[in-house]
Amino acid sequence: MGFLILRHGLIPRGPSTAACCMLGSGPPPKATYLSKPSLLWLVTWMLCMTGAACLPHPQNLSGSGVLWRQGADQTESTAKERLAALETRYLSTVVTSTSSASKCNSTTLSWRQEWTTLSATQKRGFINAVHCLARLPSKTNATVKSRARGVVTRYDDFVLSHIESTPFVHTNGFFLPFHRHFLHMFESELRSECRFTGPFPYWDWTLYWEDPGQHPVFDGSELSFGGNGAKISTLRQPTAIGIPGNLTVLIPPATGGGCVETGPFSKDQFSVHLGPVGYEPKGPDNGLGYNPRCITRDLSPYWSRNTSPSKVVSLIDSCGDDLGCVITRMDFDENGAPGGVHAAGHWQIGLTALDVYASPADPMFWLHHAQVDRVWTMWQGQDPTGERTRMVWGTQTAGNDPPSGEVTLDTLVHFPHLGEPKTVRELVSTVEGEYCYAYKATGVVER
Ligand SMILES: [Cu+2]
Repeated sequence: MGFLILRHGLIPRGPSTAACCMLGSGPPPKATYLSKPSLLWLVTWMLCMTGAACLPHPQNLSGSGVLWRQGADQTESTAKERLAALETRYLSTVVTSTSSASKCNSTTLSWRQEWTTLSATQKRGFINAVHCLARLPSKTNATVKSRARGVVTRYDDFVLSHIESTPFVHTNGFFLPFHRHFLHMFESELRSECRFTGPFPYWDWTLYWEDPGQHPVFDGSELSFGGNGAKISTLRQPTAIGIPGNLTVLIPPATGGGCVETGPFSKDQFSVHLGPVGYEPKGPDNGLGYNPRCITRDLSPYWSRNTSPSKVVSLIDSCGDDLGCVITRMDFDENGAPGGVHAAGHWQIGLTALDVYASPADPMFWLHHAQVDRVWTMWQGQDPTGERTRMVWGTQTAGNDPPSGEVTLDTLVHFPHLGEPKTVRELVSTVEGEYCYAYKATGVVER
């Protein structure tokens, strides 16, 4: 197995990696190896054998690394073509569905765009608006704040809402609609309180699936979301994160590990107040206390492999009309192991973003979840009849633990401290009701 899973606190499964990785990892592999997974795994395997360093072994690396590499290249370039076709079909469905007499039509539709296609002014506008929200005072009421003293700013209100919602909105029937509206509320706040006027950005993880650090959103410039965390060279333990379904996944150390030190969200410019909640050591008051600190990141070319073009194509194509499959594949790979595209998006950013509860504390959360929403929308858009848009699946607790009722179109979704509950029906289409947006294709550059 490529990673370690503890179920209900039992012994990790997985043979040699278990013993090895539990000892901790040495310095992450040199960047020169990162775009060459076969070499990376060979080198880390050798280091692992000597006890110097260990990363999980890729599940599909067998026999010759070179052959695997060539096969992977071919698979991914074919998948990119298929992805483009899926995107085209989705866009034609959106255009058709908005050309009717509804208030959402081709002139009112707002387009969300991949980060790299934004102009410098648009990038600056979004970054400044996020900073603005992180300067505005919280609107959470005083009683709540007396038990959640980490809530100081308007930005923190969103982090708190996510923390309190987490047990009900992951790996279940609320996962996609909750996060769609959560982003919509965040976007609305940026526009109404912080004079944000540009397109809402998404981060297409498939673009740099071999090495997420190559994506310009992480280049550390003033027009990025900040760089990787500072490289920690001393031995580090894997981070044991709790995920829905009573599972613990050990996320091995990767290429950074320290504070974000470059760009607009560096330790001098942006501060996290709440958490950690989803891993140890928790922040004060179970992560609700005031715990000011930097954003930490640990970009991981291991997990980014799980967000390659072929993973997205496989999710959309192989799930067919099965929404349950789509939701499951968001968090579990094709073999049922933790690390679907949603999970792997968080895990390839690391460490602040690993916290299932408090992950919105890293502003990359918004760009990542816009891409998750985009994948859902693209899946919906493969069906011009609109039936996929009316589908619901799953129960009301994360991983159905504890067991709960089925979600229907009339079930209410709650957004603690942020706004009124909504029915699932109000949240399933991006071009109806409160919503009127679509995702512009990756690679369409705005001038
Ligand atoms: Cu979430």
